[in-house]
Amino acid sequence: MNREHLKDIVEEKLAAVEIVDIHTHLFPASFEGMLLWGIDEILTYHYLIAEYFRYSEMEYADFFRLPKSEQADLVWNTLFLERSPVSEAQRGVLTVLKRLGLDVGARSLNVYRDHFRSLTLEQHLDNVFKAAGVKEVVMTNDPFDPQERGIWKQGAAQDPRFKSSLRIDPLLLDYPQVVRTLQAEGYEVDADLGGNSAAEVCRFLEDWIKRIDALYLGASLPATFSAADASLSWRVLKECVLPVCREHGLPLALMLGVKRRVNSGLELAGDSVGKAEIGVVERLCAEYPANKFLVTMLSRENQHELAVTARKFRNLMIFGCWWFLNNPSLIEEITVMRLELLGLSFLPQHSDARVLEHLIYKWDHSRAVLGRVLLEKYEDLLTAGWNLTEEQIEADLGELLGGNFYRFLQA
Ligand code: FIX
Ligand code: ZN
Repeated sequence: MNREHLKDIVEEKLAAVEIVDIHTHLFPASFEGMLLWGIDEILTYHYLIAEYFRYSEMEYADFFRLPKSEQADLVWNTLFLERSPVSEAQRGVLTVLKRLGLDVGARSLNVYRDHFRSLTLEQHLDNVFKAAGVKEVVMTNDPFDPQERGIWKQGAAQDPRFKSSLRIDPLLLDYPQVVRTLQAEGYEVDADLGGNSAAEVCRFLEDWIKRIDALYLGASLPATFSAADASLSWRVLKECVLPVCREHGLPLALMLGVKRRVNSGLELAGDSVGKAEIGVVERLCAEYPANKFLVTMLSRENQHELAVTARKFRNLMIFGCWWFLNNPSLIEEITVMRLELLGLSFLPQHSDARVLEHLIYKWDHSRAVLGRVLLEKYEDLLTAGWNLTEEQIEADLGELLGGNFYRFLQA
């Protein structure tokens, strides 16, 4: 295969690969009111709200009191009409509009609104999955959210494209608070994790794993999350979460390095980043070799040590360029480094889509970076005299964008 041909093949295979998106905040249409979609949701994504307040003097609370369409008007005027939309989140809106066949040059929010109003959700879902090249997404399913609990208990219709993951942040971060919810659901737990509590927490987790058919358990944890033995968080982890994961062969996904609400007035847009402690990951992987860990870290400063740690532990699968790292320059830097340290044994990206149409821009932009980076690596192989085949390139991409995930689940 020559260099010209190689470029075409990488592009062709990347366009054709069907992606498994291992972390999103999306839901099927049957989850009444939980799936966000449409132009007003796209414009009020918390990434864009943070950017809106770079330019606006408005009181945060006044903004959040407005109906969503008025919030969207403000974001649109400020971030798209009054200046050029060069940030990654701004560019994402343009990619979505363009890929949905709308006239980006028209700059008419009302035309875009009319378009979304004319769609049926079911048809639109099919179109978005197709445009994004996504086969399956993993949801973030929160058993502590009353709305979601109700939906699962009623038994909403399933959509095979939507897989489940059990999100357990409050259990690890605020156990005394969740005790009341657990008690109200019939689990005999006390606030100190005494008596039969650990067994009851395990029962709670197992009931939910079964109810939602979870592919993994997950939590996003603060930069300060430490392995201090005596803490209640660590006890819940050791006595409940890890044994249940082990028992069911499920990975625990740890998303490390968030600083929640550094500016609480901004609500979801007020979360930030801190460098986390890689020692927590090393210790978990070393002390619990029969457990599997899917790990992503939010801080750029953690990326090198995280990739090195994955070289040391086969029960560690690193994934994604999360949130503030989901920018082309950083995805490129991180993906090159991971390829050089780990070969193809990682999951380069997840979308973290909160709004359905995010699937389109997040994957379009990441796919382009991945293509550039891989092409360079394949060119190096040609230079070294290695023979590349179309089949092998297709297989490599399949591993990176889905195969590695399922292989890790089965390991
Ligand atoms: O904790 C998480 O799953 C984060 O991804 C979100 O909470 C965050 O708000 C987000 O949307 C990042 O992309
Ligand atoms: Zn997320």
